[in-house]
Amino acid sequence: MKLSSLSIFISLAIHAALAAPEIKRASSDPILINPPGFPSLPSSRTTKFAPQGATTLNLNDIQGDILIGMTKIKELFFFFSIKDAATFKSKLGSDIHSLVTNTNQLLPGSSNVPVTAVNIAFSNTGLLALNVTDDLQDPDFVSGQFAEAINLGDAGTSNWVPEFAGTNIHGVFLLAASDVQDIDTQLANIQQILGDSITEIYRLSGAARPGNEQGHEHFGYLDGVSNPAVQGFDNGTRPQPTAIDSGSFILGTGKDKGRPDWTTGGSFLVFRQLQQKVPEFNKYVQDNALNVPGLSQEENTDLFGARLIGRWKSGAPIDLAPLRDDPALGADKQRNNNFNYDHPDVPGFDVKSNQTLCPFSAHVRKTRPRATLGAEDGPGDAHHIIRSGIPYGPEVTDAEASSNQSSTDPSLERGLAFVAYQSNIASGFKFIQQSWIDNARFPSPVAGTTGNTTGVDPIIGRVGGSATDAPRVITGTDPLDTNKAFTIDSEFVISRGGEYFFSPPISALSGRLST
Ligand code: N7H
Repeated sequence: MKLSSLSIFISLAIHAALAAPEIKRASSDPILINPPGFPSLPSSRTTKFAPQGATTLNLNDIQGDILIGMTKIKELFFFFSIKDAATFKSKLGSDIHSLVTNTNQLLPGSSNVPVTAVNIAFSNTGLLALNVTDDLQDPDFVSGQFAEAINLGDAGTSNWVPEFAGTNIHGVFLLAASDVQDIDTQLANIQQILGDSITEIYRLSGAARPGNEQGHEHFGYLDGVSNPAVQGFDNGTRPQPTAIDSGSFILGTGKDKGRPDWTTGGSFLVFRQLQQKVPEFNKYVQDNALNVPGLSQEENTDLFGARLIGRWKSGAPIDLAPLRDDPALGADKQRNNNFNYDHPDVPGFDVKSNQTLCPFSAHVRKTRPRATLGAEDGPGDAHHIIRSGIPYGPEVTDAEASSNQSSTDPSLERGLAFVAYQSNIASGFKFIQQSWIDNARFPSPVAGTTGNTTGVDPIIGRVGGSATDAPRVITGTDPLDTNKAFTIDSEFVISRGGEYFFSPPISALSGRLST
């Protein structure tokens, strides 16, 4: 059994390594990172003339953070409460409106890149504070994230940053620049404009990781490679997968209909502060190194980690590079997202049951199963988000990394300031978290047979939510025996809470929201 699995695995590995690499590096932008492998942003000029037949998005009205992905160098999230609605409204329309950065400004070729990009978004209680009671048609936005903690798999709100536990946060400024000083200057300017009409509730500073880790999250994996291409924005820039209807992300565009007119161009922003236990993750990966013949101990360790994520640290997908990391593939934006887990040209390959190349439990296959459920971008693959977050917190210290400690220093916190944009929270972030990540039976391991359960997402899944701290059991991770179960008895990612926001079109800042 093991021998035949090995030969299937190796023949699939050889098959997957056939296409020739082509590395291109685009020029960098002043306030955005552009690591090799990240999807290219369309140029400011060409996007004004969207390809024929595509939905034309008004990129001058859509706030800049929504479509550009995980590309900021430094970013501050400044959460506030509105104390004096009349003054706030008046300043929003007169001064803040003109500070807010649109999408075109951030795209390559822009002649109007700000020193510090400014975006603003409001919670439901924030809109109510402004006396905006229109139905935005998103019940989760109305409930707020606090009410959802257990539904999202969090252990209640005991681990939450206290400021998120409640509904006091009315809005958030997202400030991005290449330098923290520029962010501080712009924040001081905004605070001076708004005076006592707002009060600070909480702030979180994020930064792209240093040196060669730029673009990688704290566990070390390139993150942001697979954000979907969006019709009317960057369709046609990458070979696969096909661009997604802009209505999945931007209200009032594409297939998204029936919202209040003033919300056209807006998007729902899910914010989560997700702490990462990096030494603990590294130890677990080391302790569970695989035993694939022909690989060194280090390669078997890296392979285990890559099979938890579904990509190597370079960003190369294991579906295309199943044995060893392939940095050239990771850096090649024409190829690193051009896969869907199916291999119709491999005789006998069944995408619904074969997990020798990529486990069903791998984070990227759990969060976007692509062709695993059948036709890609059909009903089973309709739950798309644009991830726009950034790492926060310090690098792992030498003491933490030392072999006898392998645990996070309790005085330090690092993680991902997770940001996801979508036009409907229930079918975007919440669906992915509840129905896929935290669902041990998703995807079904071997269609129509009694294979072992896939398990919850090994990185961010939780069993049962509430107070349960049950160990997580996953399968599929050993390519030689995909039924073998691995038990994960600690959490690598801890939710510190967050909030749901609406990122309005810029025109609404001087229109509906300030009148
Ligand atoms: Fe994930 N990680 O390092 O483990 N994520 N994620 N994520 N994630 C992805 O594909 C990570 C989180 C998605 O289209 C990569 O760009 C970490 C939440 C989706 O193939 C890596 C945390 C949710 C994808 C990580 C975290 C998602 C994705 C590969 C928390 C949604 C795209 C790079 C600390 C509820 C899948 C890439 C696709 C990819 C990591 C959280 C969703 C490396 C550390 C909460 C949809």
